[in-house]
Amino acid sequence: MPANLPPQYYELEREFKKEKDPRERLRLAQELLAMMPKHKGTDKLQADMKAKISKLKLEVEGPTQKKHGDRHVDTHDHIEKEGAGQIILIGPPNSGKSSIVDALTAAKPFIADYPFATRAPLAGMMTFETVQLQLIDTPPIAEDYFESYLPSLIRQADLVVLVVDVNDPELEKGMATVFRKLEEKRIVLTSEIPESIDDPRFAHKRTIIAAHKCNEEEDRSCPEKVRQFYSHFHIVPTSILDDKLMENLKAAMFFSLGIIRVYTKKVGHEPDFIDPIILPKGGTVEDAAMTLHKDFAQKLQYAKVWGKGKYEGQKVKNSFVLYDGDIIEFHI
Ligand SMILES: Nc1nc2c(ncn2[C@@H]2O[C@H](COP(=O)(O)OP(=O)(O)OP(=O)(O)O)[C@@H](O)[C@H]2O)c(=O)[nH]1
Ligand SMILES: [Mg+2]
Repeated sequence: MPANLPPQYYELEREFKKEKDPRERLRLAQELLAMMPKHKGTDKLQADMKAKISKLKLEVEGPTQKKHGDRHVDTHDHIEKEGAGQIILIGPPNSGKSSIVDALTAAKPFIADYPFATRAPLAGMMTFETVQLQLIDTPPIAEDYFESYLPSLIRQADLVVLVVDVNDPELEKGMATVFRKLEEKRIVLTSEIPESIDDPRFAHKRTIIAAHKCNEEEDRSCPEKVRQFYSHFHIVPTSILDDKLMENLKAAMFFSLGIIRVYTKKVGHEPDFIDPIILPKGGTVEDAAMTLHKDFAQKLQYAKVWGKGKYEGQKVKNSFVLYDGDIIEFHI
C-alpha cells in the first residue's frame, strides 16, 4: 500500500536529515510522526520513526537510571507554567532582560554591566492587578551564541517580549540576528497570530517589543529607533528607572496574552476579586462554568452578568460572550 505522504513531509524530512542538534532532531522527528497519515501503508515508517524518537529522547534527556560517568543533562528546555500566562523575555546581550525580571518579580536574576551575564533561564511571578503572570529571564541571543534549549522554551511560552536596548549602536543588527536565529529554528515572532498558517512547520509566537533603557522624560522619540524597523509590532518604551513605564509594560503583557478575567459572585454576596477565572478572549458563560467543573456546566440554568457600564445583573444564556472584568453569578 502506498504511504501517500504529504509534500511537507518530504521537506521536513530533508531538514531532519540535515539537522545536527539532537534536541531539534527530536522535535522534527515528533513532527514527522504527527504528520504521517496513520494507515497500513505507513506502519513500518511509523515504527521506524518511533524508534528514532526513543533513541533521540535517550540522547537528549539521558537514561532514567543514571549510571556512573553519564554526561550532565540540563533540563532547561521546559519550565512548568504557573499563573495565568507564561511570558518569555528574549533579546540581544546586555539589553536589560534580567533587570526587567528583577524589577517585576521576586526572582533575583544576575545583572551585570557586561554582556552574556545570564547563563540559564530563571522564572519569577509578576502580579498584574488581580492576576499572577510568570516571567522567564533567558540568556542572550547573538550571532555566535544561541542556547540550544531556547527554541523549546519559546515555543511553550504564551507570549514573547523582545527586549532591546534603544541606545545600543548595534540595535538593528542585534534585532535582525534574533529574528533570523529563531527563523532558522522555525519560530516566527509576530505581532498577531495569523488565522491560517501556510507552513505548519513554523511556530508563530505572539510578540511585543520592549524598547528598553528608554527615558521618555528626556527623549520622547526614543521608541522611534525601534519603530522605524519594526513598526508593525506593539512597541512599549520601558526603563527600570521609570515606574510608570514599567506599569505600562505589565499592562501590555497582560493584554497581549489574549486572556480575560471573570470574577465570580455567589447569590447575595459580594464578588470575589481575588481569584478570577481566566479564559481566552471570546470565552463564554459556559466556558467559565467548565473551568469550575464539567457537571457544573451541565447543570447550569442561567447566569447573571455585570459588566463595566454595559449590563447590570443581566440574565444571560450559556453562549453569552464575556469580557475582561465581567462579574458572573451562576444559577444551577
Ligand atoms: N540606564 C538603564 N540601564 C539599564 C536599564 N535596565 C538595565 N540596565 C543596565 O543594563 C545592563 C545590563 O542589564 P541586564 O539586565 O543584566 O541585561 P541582560 O539583557 O539580562 O544581559 P545578558 O544576560 O548579558 O543578556 C546593567 O548594567 C543594567 O544595570 C534601564 O532601564 N536603564
Ligand atoms: Mg541577563
